[in-house]
Amino acid sequence: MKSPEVSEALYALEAHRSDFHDVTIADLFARDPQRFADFHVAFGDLLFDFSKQRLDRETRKLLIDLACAAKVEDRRAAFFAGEIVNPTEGRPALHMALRNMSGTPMQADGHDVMSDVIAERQKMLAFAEAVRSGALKSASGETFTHVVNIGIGGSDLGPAMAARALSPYVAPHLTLHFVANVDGADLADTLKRVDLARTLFIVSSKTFTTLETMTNARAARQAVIDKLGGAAVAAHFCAVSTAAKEVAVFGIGEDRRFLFWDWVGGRYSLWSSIGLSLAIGIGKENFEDFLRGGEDIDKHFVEAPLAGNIPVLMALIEIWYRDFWDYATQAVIPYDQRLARFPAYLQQLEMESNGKSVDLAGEPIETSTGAVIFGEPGTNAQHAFFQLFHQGTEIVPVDFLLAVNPIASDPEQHHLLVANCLAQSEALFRGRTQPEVDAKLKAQGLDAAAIAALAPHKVFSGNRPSSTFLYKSLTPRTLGRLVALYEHKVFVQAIIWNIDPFDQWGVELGKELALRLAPLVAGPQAATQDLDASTAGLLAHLRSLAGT
Ligand code: G6Q
Repeated sequence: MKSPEVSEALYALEAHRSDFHDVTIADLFARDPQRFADFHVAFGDLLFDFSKQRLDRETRKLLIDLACAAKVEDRRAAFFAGEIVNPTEGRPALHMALRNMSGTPMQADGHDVMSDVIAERQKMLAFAEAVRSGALKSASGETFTHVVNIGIGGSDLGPAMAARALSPYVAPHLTLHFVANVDGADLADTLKRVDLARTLFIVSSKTFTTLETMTNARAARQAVIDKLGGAAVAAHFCAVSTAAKEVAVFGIGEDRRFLFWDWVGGRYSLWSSIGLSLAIGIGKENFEDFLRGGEDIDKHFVEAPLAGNIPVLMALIEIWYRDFWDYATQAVIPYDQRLARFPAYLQQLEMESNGKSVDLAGEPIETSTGAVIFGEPGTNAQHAFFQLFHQGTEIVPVDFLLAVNPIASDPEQHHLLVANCLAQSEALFRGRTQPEVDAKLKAQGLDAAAIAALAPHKVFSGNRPSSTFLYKSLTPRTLGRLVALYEHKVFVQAIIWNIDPFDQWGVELGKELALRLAPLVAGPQAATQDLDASTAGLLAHLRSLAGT
């Protein structure tokens, strides 16, 4: 149920939308020379430009009114105070404590968590440094050269994304690998690339019960036993979890067990010991810098006025499109090859958090909620799906991400990357009009009939919105800032939609169903009469083809 204040703010926005019938983003720029100055926020060396969005000052005001009506500031205060913001699981969500570098008290449900957080972080970072420096040896007394994180979802996407993003910071003698899929090919292909005698496995699982992770962990353990003997397991395994007992049962000693807490959601856990593989790769100081980046944004989110608050603006812009323009998707296009996994990371963050259709009271939501998030690095994406962005019937708002200075890559090539990124956001809003196309074709010597036939295909309607995030370079601190910006964006959207962004019952359903079907797939005689006709038919066909 929406409050009367929220309903009123939504009505005001609905009425305002009609102001845009005949106004394009290009018109907004033409009318207002101050538009860039007024529609960007600078935060340190990071700039958020939203001047190419389809909105004006009145839109911004009405969207901020909506945020106020939804009590974003009160809900944000409750979130940072460790109140239960995840009611369906009865938990706070306090990942900000993991990057609270000052150590000032933070309460989870009335209890200060900081001494536990700092102690566990120190234990994890000391272990990471020992692996990285070579002080910690393998069973045969050699240094580790390969680290394999075994985990899925929130226990995989964060460290995998960040390890790729920060690869220039990864010690050259170390290679980080990530195994997630229960498809045995994932582990098998990884095992081919490592030297088992010099490989450390990290079993990362909040619950330590997830089918995929436990299956891969057992298979990896067996591979170590087969090659190096049972006695080698202790030296080659460590674990990250909230489930200390289950880790012990797996056979991992206390000194190699790194814990976190149920108030850390899986998709928010990169800041915890789940970042162990990353910390081994980039080292303690860089990992702490990554945490500082998150902390920077926590402060900004708490302190900046709503109209200059980057995550709040990000959230409101997406709500504007989602609920008033019916744009169902949001693309994230990093012009930064090392952010190749960032869109996948955000897919989980946003779609798992805000892919909900009932509100906190369990009532159906009357507006649309989470958008479909997707993306690939530019310029590759330009040569793939950008055609639809420019001329398709679906309008896809885009977030562009771009570094000013490249790290460990050719500066001349970087100019080309920058030019492409800026050209795309310009082309998307500006488009190309019929007279412009006619003139171009005429200059190429085409006659009137040929121009008439070809021109419609070469016209670009433009008016397609985007934001650009510009940052100095992709350092650990910058990455921390980017991740935390999107986290808080998702939280603000959830407040306005009045949903629980910290649960994931859809994921739990998948886990449950797979467990039910697994014995039916494995056992040829298992009864299938309780299944729907399609699933039973597929199983029968699988069985008949299994031997062929
Ligand atoms: C994340 C989700 C989900 C979870 C995985 C792995 O927020 O809860 O993606 O991270 O299902 O769960 P475990 O870490 O418990 O293995």
